[in-house]
Amino acid sequence: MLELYQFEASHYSEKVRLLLDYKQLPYQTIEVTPGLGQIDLYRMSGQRQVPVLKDGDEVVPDSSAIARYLERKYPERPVIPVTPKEKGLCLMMEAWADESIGLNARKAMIGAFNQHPNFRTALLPISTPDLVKNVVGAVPSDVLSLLGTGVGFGADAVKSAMEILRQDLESLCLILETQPYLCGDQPTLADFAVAGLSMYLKFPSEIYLDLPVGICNKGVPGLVDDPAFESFWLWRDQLYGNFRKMRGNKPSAGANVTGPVAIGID
Ligand SMILES: N[C@@H](CCC(=O)N[C@@H](CS)C(=O)NCC(=O)O)C(=O)O
Repeated sequence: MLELYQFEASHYSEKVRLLLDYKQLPYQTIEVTPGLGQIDLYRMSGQRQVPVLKDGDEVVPDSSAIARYLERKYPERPVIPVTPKEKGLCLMMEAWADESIGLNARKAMIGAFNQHPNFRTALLPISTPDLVKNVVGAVPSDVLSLLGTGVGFGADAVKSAMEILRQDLESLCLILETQPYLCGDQPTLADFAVAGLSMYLKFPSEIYLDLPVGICNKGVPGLVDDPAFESFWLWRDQLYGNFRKMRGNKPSAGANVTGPVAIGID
């Protein structure tokens, strides 16, 4: 069986999970422990980042390389168009999603964590004592290591990331006004890259992800609750509903599968 070395909370891993689900390929996820687990990952793949796909003897790091590998090895339910113009647009959009949405979403989310402590603490297991939740500084390092990054971002970096993301979301809404998917009538790699990499802007429901329930369906204020981007979140919810496999057969108790929820500001 295919094995996906991943962090559950990684948006590049989410891009690959969406692709695997769309292609209806059975796979097993192997959760890499940030730090120590990445040493083993390095031994296996020659680099320390997730996602890494293992298919028998084949080891493929990097979400874009994995997408191309899957398309070559498992051509059923294709995600890369064959006509030159569509293929070019699809690959260009994937690269843009990786760079613009992927990198800026990380900054925007960490900015929101810093501004809104209840977003940050939502990532902790429910059993965490209030005292620990309230210790200033105790949470961010946990969160950062969970996300596989030890880097904080300054206010200017967060502000500029938010501006870029607003432009990105506006562009996506404009494209999706006249067609169901980003490259036309069929879902492609561009759709799954955009949907997966926007995970930090609004975390999907826990019926899809094994993350602390408090974080699921929550998102970055200003992006998830702006009516201008509502059509994008609806589109993404529909893509998940149609193609992303649920974790169980039915939503877990208390699952909130209704529309986007912004972080409440205390
Ligand atoms: N270009 C890579 C980016 C992967 C990436 O940034 N992975 C992060 C998690 S979202 C990671 O493994 N970070 C840990 C580290 O850099 O040590 C891809 O598309 O797969």
